[in-house]
Amino acid sequence: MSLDKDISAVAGIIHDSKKVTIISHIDADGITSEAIMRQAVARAGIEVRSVFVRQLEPITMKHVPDDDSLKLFIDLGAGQQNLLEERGLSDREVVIIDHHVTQDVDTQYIQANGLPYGHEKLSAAGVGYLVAREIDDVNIDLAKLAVIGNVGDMMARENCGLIGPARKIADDGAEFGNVEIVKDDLNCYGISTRPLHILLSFADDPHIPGISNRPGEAQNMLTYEAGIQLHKPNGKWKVWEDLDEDERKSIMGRLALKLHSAGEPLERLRGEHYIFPDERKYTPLRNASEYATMLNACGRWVKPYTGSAVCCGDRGEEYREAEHMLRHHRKIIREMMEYILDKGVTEYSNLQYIHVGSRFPDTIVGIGAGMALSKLNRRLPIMVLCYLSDDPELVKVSMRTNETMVQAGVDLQAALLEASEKLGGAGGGHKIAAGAYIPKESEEGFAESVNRILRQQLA
Ligand SMILES: [Mn+2]
Repeated sequence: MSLDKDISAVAGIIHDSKKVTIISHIDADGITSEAIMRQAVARAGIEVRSVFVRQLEPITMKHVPDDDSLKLFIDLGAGQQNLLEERGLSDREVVIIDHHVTQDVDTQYIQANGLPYGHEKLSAAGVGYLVAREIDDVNIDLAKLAVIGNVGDMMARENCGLIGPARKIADDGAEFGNVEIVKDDLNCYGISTRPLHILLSFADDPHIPGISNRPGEAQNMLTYEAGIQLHKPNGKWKVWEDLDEDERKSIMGRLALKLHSAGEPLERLRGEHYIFPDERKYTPLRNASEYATMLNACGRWVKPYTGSAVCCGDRGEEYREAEHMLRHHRKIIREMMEYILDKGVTEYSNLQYIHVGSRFPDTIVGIGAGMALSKLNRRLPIMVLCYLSDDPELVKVSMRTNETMVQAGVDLQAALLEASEKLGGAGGGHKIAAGAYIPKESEEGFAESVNRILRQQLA
């Protein structure tokens, strides 16, 4: 078998069905996945409806309708095929499009997934787009959504840009004309909306000595050293996208010098951006990573359908709602970050941790942890524990670190998996960001046990 064959098998089944139910996940990858598939299926003249779930687990299986539609699981399903089996779904009623580790079950569900073929940097939206393109070439316009899904699922992070099939999808978008690939640009977040000094002060991959977390210093460097005018003639702040090639080079050269003098590596300074020329300038829709944040905000605050409507072109009421979600999301994350910084973390030899109790919704704790880490000791991965509003027996654990520590040997997924498994909990994620659920009675001592594992990783 090959990924191409799996993709055409899935596309064939969808094409031959009369009715499709899409079951997808509520993050940026899940929302773009759903928007890609819903449009592709509808364009093929097939009746379609969608369901979003936070996770596919026994309790959320009730949202999967008991009818004669084809169940299209996307961005989930591969690792939960036992639930589909338990539900009595046959291999003719199901297709799976995913990028998570697949589970071995008796029923041979048809699946398209890049992972078994070694494509680790291809998210569900990416595979979904390939299926959509196989259904009909007109779906090439949906490559843009796949780029957002891939970027939203951190597929561009490690290599400072998309690679392999995911990069080819970006090329499709460029060919169609709604994606512009900007190579060798500054690897940073917020190129379409953040004032320049704020953009630079938020830089944390790489962390730039003297500039990161120092908006005042960043402003001085831009104005007095690089000679950049920070405002536009209309008085508004310029953003990175407003700068011409020479201005960008001048700033990046100065940042490279700061890294170099501090003995830091330069390779993560440059990265690739994916801009959407069909979207309005100065909005979060203008580039892949900011667009993904907006969708994540919708998902985390339980408005995945709003995010999906935006993906399908709504720029009216749903878009205003999405903007509201994004503002709210940022505000709560900022509050959480301030709480962590005010309260202070407990430092161990190989991690720092804090318990935030029930103060913040568990859906944003991981993001808040990542933001706080950029202002704390960057050599110690951060762990945040919190309680769940819907399950008093469990504690959610979120961990974040940075690329430097991953290169030094830190693997948060492995650490959390090992530490939570022996407690009967469950953990997963990536080297750089991972989460786990553990029983409440085991929360004491958990940070110490993860600390020991991290120490071994670095030994
Ligand atoms: Mn995904």
